[in-house]
Amino acid sequence: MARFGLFLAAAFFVSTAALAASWDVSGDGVIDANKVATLLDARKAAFKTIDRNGDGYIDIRELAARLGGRVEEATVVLKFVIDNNFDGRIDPGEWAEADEMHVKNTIVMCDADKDGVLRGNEIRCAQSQPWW
Ligand SMILES: [Ca+2]
Ligand SMILES: [Ca+2]
Ligand SMILES: [Ca+2]
Repeated sequence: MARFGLFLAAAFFVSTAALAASWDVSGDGVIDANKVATLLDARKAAFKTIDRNGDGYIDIRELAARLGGRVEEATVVLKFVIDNNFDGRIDPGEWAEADEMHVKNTIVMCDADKDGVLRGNEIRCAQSQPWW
């Protein structure tokens, strides 16, 4: 819960259109549990792309590059949202865990009718949540 609070405090950073669009991976306007699983798999695969030097970690520079060069935003996200063991870099486990938490929190926040599936405005709500 403390991490969630920090996440909200850090909500000034901006999601890119590409990241936002990734919520609805098949574009059919419905986000259910299967879609979420596919999305999380895609995010896991993206780790290797973001890890530009291939050392198995995403460091602050690599995360900043992902966020369009916004080093301050990347620092907040890395320190307060993702880097659980405080070693200053992101391993694949931390990356996956932070994504799962982001998706879980976003669905809680945006699933207005609480049916466990996002549609229409609920998807727009999810896409408006900043993601790294
Ligand atoms: Ca790296
Ligand atoms: Ca770490
Ligand atoms: Ca719903």
